[in-house]
Amino acid sequence: GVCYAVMQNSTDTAPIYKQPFNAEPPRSALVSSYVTPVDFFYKRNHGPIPVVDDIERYSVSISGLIDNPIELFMKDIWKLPKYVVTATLQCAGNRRTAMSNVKKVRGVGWDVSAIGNAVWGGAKLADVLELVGISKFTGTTNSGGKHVEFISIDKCKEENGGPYKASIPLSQATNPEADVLLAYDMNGEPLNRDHGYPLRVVVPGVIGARSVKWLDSINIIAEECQGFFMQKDYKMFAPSVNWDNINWSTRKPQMDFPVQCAICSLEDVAAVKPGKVKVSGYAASGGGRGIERIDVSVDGGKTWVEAFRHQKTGVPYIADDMNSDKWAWVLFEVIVDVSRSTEIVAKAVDSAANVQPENVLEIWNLRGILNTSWHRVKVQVGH
Ligand code: MTE
Ligand code: MO
Repeated sequence: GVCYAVMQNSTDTAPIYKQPFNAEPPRSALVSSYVTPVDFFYKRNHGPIPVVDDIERYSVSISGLIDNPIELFMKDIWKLPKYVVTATLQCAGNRRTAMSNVKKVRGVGWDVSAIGNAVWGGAKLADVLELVGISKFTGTTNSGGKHVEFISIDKCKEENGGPYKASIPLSQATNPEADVLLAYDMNGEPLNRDHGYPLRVVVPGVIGARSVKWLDSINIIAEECQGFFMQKDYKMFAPSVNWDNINWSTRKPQMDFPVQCAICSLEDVAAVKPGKVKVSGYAASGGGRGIERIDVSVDGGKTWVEAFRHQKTGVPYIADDMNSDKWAWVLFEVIVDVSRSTEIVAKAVDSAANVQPENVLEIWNLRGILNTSWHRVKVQVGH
């Protein structure tokens, strides 16, 4: 696929593994369609991308704190009812570069495009778990299982050569309304290798790190997954925590992502003519919360105008409406008047009235995650 702005992890000094493949599209590509084409969907990997070439022999085992472990082949998964869920996947590190510019952080540098919206097709995890005797809406199995761990095929240096893994609570996994999928389709086509062929987890409304690609096994466990990416990464710390005083166990693994938005029609520093300027971008919130409002300012945040929101073209978006895609982003646009060089700012409000912080410093954290500060783009007005 076509991918632009390939970048690498600057702190990655692994002697054994080559640098993993990470890429994001130019921001302008994101707002050209509601459903992000696979070629323009960001790619985040922690190890070499595995090749599964024998689809007949590929299987996922389900074991752990259950009575009857099983081995599922693709034909078993294809037999289950197929659900199609439009869901936005966002890396917790989206907009990290802007956080690092204020004060250095560790991690892959991302602009605003480590996010994408896809139509995922697959089996519901809640249906899959019924195959091992776990009913819908179960919080604990008879043998004390409370979490569902996803273990992948790919190996990464952070796990000392072990597989990438993550977990979600059993209550979420067995809740059909949470729409957690074992997905084999992306935008109506079989998943490609970069995105997890032949089978990946999609956990809607949750940071991308929990949507494990190239699924190898599912483990029902009592405590949340003890893997690196759950326990030693992707946690939100206070600005005062640094690499010398960090105590990882004091914080929970990040799950839902907070309300976010970004302007995609303009880059820093955009040269514009005085007059009408179109400002468009995306907004998304985690946990299935809708986007209630998007405010845009052309005077650095003193005055605001509300942007028009949409998902499907021609259909006005209504937050938390039956006809809106609850796990998906909302695109916005507004025409503003710009007469002098300024900063154009956007901020979103979700359906729980959560707002984005004005500045990045108060949410700065050493891993550079969840930069949801007001998105600002400088424009230079030329005559
Ligand atoms: N799954 C595996 N097996 N290995 C990975 O490195 N990266 C995670 C997640 N699932 C990862 C993974 C992270 S951090 C993100 S943001 C998403 O996959 C990215 O998914 P994408 O590459 O399909 O966009
Ligand atoms: Mo990520």
